[in-house]
Amino acid sequence: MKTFHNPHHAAHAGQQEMFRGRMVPCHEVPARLDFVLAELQRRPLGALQTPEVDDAALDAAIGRVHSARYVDFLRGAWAEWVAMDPANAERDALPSVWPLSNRHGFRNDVLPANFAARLGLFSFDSGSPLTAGTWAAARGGAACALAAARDVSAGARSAFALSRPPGHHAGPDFLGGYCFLNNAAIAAQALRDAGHAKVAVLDVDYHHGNGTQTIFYERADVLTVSIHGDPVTEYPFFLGHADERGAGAGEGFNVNLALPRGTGFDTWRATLTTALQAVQRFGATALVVPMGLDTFEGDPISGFTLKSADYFAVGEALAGAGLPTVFTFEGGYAVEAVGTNAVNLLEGFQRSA
Ligand code: OKP
Ligand code: ZN
Repeated sequence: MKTFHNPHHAAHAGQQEMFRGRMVPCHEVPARLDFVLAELQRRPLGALQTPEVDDAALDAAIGRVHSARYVDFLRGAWAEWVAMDPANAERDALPSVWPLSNRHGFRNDVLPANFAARLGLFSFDSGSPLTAGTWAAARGGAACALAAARDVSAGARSAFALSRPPGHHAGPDFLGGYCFLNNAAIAAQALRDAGHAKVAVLDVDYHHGNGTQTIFYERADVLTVSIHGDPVTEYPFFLGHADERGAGAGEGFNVNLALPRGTGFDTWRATLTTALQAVQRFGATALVVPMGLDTFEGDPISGFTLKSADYFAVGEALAGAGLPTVFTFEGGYAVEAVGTNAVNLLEGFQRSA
């Protein structure tokens, strides 16, 4: 399989995130992607290349899953942050005031002129620093997702969009969970637009893919399935429960498989079988796998106990679906192991595909 890697990823390098009342170093760091690239050089799976997509096509693909007002905000955010105070050039932008939802009586239909307020309007946590290079990096990641989807729709069995920041928490008009543009959703939509009638997204990151779920929640043409830590105890807390099954035309086309913190590979693998059965029943013609490696036993912010060797079996099981498959790179914060774990999964897939 080809890997499309994001040459702009390191432009996004947050300094700190808010954690339990203090600022701590970011978990989502540029070295994560460098470890995967290095491992792909040691154990090649196919061509390693940067994406070649023209600006207009990329903007269109992003606009298929994100709102215009959100994309406009993201594109201009850093300049506005610095315009608030020139000293901000040295600091990451983080929100500190949120409208919550209409349920609380707050409005989200009036765009505040104040940038700090607008940052809160478009964010759902204080752990996702926006930096000078965030837009360039996120856009470069979307280009990888689009290039991978095109490669697969042109007949490749699989392709890997190796990019950061990750994407699966980003929704139609919000950022959060280290995510800004939803690469997996962009790939899924691009596959639909290239003629795939039914696309399934099978999210194997430790955290529920709330952004992807929300983007496709009312649609019957994209099935979203996620295996993740139970949101009763795990981030993102406010979505990812089993009773969220889709709405309207999308009723029955969202599947959440939540597992308790501490779950090991036997149970996780059985749950993957359940997830793959849902993909099969749906009749998907293409698959997108938001690939988080934070299910690893050594992950510092997660709670499953998969071992490095288990990822070969995960890849093999995913190949068993027999579908053209796009992988996007999501979580995985045991930085030194993330390259091994990612390439184990992809090698397992490729070996049995
Ligand atoms: C992203 B992905 C908030 C910190 C909470 C966020 C975890 C995001 C995981 N201050 N941590 O799904 O791997
Ligand atoms: Zn995660």
